[in-house]
Amino acid sequence: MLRTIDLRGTRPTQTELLALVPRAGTDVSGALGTVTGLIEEVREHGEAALLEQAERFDGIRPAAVRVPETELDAALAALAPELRAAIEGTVERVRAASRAQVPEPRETVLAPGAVVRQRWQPVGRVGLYVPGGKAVYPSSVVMNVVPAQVAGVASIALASPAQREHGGRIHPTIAAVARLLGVTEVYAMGGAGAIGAFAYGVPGIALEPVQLVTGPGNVYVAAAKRAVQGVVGIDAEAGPTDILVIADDGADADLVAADLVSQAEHDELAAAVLVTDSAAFGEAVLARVRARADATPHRERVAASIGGAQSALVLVDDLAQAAAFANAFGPEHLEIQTRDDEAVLAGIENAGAIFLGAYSPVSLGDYAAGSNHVLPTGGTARSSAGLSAATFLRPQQIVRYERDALEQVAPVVAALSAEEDLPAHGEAVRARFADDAHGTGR
Ligand code: HSO
Ligand code: ZN
Repeated sequence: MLRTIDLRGTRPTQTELLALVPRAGTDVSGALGTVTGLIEEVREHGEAALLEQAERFDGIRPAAVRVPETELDAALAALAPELRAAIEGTVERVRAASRAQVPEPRETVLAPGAVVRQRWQPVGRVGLYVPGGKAVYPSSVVMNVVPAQVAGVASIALASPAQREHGGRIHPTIAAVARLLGVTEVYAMGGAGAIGAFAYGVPGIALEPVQLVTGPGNVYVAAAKRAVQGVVGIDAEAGPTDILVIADDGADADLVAADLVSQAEHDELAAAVLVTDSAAFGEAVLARVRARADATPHRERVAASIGGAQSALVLVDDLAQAAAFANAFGPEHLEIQTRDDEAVLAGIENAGAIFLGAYSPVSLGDYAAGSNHVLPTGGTARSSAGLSAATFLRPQQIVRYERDALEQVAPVVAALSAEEDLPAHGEAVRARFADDAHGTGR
């Protein structure tokens, strides 16, 4: 059950607060040695290495790494109509909300004839990793593919491990959702080898290298993403999920408990944290968490999560202290269930996504709100953001100065190039005004 961290009557410094924040320690760097070897195998032996790794880690050898389009078509045809309708509903909402994430191009005129433009250029080709194992999430396919498409990414490849229970094919719902979204370049490959294949390409099966790898995965996938960074871009190293709820005694204890249990269900290492200024309300939530945790189908996983060091009931003096704690924690998901949620929101700096009021549970955001559910974990919300169309876009600056405008700033270039002992820099500007051969009309 949630342990209690009692901050009442204390005034912790930022450093003390950070030390108090509950966290599950996951050691990505410890897996780096292993994954480097696996990536090397793929670089040397291509498809043969991927097939061998599937046999070793997934217990089955797929017929081929490239999934034939007929298999994707068949998976979509076999998708239950109600599930298909639900997925289409998610796609529609995520697509609409993602459109708002594409910034408009901008133009700054610094002086007559001195223009700096900014355009948002999509990444050309991305590789999306979709885990197998205990976490098969077709919803995550939507959350990765849709913002990439909205951003204008021209080429999207998808990888997911071969599943033993499906005869070495990828999970059929993942195949179906890929096809539904128009993604037809799909590979049955998993783990670090798959990330290596995306980063370096596999010439034998015409898998071209990508420029950006996105998607969640276990600690080996996270380590592999770290290992290939520099060769390709990555979205984030996803860790176990977390939820932090700020609630006062005006909230419904049972609903708060339901939301804590809902994310604890993901993983033994998932963090469920309640921050409240009412000890009585905290007790009421604990009682409801207990009841719900006992009754839920994944009760063992939930018990491990809420009993882990990463989960806690945090008692605070007031909601300002609650916000300070949340900012130090940097939750992936923050729920605010207080009488005046907008006032609490005003004090929040760090969170992956924020859910306001009694009718905006995190599981709404997981599936149907229209917001993205790929969010920064492990406190990384203090410095980064969740997946969005912007993840797949790069701001590019475009410069055009006319002759007079350049002449105006020539002394600036001259002074700085002299100071930095880079005379050829200054010369490149001065040469343009040295004789009339470079003058107007040329
Ligand atoms: N809550 C998870 C996403 C998810 N939930 C997928 C259900 N399926 C991390 O944001
Ligand atoms: Zn979830």
